[in-house]
Amino acid sequence: MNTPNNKIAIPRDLGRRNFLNKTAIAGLAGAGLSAGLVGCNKTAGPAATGSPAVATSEPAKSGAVDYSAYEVHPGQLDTYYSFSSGGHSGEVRIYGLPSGRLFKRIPVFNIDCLVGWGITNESKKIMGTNADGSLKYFTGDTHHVHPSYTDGTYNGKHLFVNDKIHGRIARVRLDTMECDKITELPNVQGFHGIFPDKRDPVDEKINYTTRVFCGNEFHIPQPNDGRDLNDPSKYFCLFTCIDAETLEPRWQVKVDGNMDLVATSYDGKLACSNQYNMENGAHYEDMMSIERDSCIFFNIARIEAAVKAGKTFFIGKSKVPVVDGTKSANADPKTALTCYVPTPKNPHGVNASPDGKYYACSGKLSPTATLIEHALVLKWFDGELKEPRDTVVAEPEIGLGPLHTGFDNKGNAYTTLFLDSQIVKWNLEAAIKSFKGDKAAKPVVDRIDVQYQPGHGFTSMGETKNADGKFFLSDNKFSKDRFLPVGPLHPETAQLIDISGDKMKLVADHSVYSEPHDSIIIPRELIRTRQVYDINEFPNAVKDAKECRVERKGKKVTIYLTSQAPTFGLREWTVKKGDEVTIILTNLDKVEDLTHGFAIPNYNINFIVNPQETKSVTFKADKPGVYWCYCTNFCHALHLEMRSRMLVEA
Ligand code: K7E
Ligand code: CUA
Ligand code: CA
Repeated sequence: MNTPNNKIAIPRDLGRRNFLNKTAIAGLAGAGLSAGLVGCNKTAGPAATGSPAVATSEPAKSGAVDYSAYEVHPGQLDTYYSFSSGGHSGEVRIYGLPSGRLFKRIPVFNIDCLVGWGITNESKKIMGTNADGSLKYFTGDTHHVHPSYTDGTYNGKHLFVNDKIHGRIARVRLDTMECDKITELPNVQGFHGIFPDKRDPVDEKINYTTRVFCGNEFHIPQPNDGRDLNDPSKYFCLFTCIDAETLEPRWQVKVDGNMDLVATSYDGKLACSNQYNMENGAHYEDMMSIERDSCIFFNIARIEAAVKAGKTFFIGKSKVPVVDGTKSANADPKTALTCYVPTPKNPHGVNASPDGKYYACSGKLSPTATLIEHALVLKWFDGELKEPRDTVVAEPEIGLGPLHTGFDNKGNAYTTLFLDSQIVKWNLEAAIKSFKGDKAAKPVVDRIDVQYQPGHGFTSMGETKNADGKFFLSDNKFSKDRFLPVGPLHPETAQLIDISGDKMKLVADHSVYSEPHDSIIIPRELIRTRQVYDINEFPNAVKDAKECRVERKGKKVTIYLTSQAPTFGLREWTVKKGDEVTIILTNLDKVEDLTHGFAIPNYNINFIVNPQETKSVTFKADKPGVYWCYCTNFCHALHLEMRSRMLVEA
């Protein structure tokens, strides 16, 4: 931190924060939040123009924080993994914490030419192809990553991630940290929130994740085939339940409003989602016209009973059963599938507390967080509460633009305040007392500025029953003057905050490539990875260098190939112009970290094979000539010599 260069402290430009606050209030009045954000760039302080000689706008607070206590020295390992969504890059990323080191980018919905994702036959099959074998989509927008659970904590098996653009869910294996399945949700546009269940609502023995719940943000005419194009009163959204093993949709619920984030209960009985468009508006001013939207709760056991009883309908060509979860169809609590708890205003984010007792739903356009008690929602479903609103046990004023909440292990919540550019720490019990009228109870216990405009914030293990109260990471939407300028697209900041004491301490700024939304922080002990594949997992493996050969069936040619440093199993092979060529490559090396690559010039092919892994590519040999197929991944002193010739006869 304290290099001679960045010791020059210039006065902090608070213009941006002040400006955002003013426009935010205007935004609440309908003048527009987005206009405020565009405008704020014009008010950027001198540091934003980026003279590297003036390295910081934050006065060095030496003495306040011992930053060295959070360093990970050369040769040392991080204590936590952080799995992070990659936003509109379509990928998932793995960081180490507290260092902020980027370990790996896992391609999911995007093409990655280093690993060959979207290029090999195997990855194309997972991503989904058109009839001609081309990729159906090569864009994605990942917002939320959540791992599978056993007994209320992470079991290290899977990670689930959404694609908001094309309504897809993907699964990443946590042993290989690669995507193994992708499913497109039927009749869903804007698949936003995602959360695995933590146990079965009925079967006590199933104390692990078997379902994944998916919120649906954009309401559309159903089916979306050209009917009712401009009649928003006919649009609706679907809440989808996915089988965690097969990743197939099990059922869907028709709802009022637009769902954002999803949370699940620790007892498996409920899932919930915040909804910001109970107005069902198609234009943005319509979506802000009422004071309260809602947090919708789903009674999982009742929904599954209704599906079993056939109280379902189907939409378009989809075979997934749909039940009616609209307000009007669920007026009687004792049979209701859903409960709409009124919450102010255009809420964003809902998070379950680690003790399983509460859900915190942020107000976004209201400066409040709404705390809903789990046991009271169950009571409402039993017909013992009059109004859904009676489930609300606190609604503290916490600041402007509250979005997402993380929890520690001491009964405190940490909520990101987008407009205030702060993290606010508030105490759940104090908030409940204050809501009951106790004037002495002060819910807000601490605030800290972040740089700037946080979206998600999350605590170490805070989405499990084992919240450890050590770290909070703030994934901010703007970094402006915090890093060396790199052109118009700035990196984002992920700021690490120590929450172990009474006062929050900002301990590190990490730069992140746009745009992480959500992440989770897991102790390294919970992750067990594999470094070498099992060759038998690949049905098409070429298990011995002696099996390398060329097989021709008409115009279809298959090249069976192995790699073993520093050679491929064939020095050359010959095909004819117009052949459909499939190359199957098995890496016979068993040594950890001995990955080979395979690229063919002018054929747009580039991928890697990890130790004992098999991958394949299929292409048309449409260009006669000599092509040196070479190893792209540095593997050996003779890595550069590791190449074979493909001869394409005219
Ligand atoms: Cu708030 Cu998509 Cu989680 Cu982004 S959503 S920040
Ligand atoms: Cu094999 Cu480089
Ligand atoms: Ca609204």
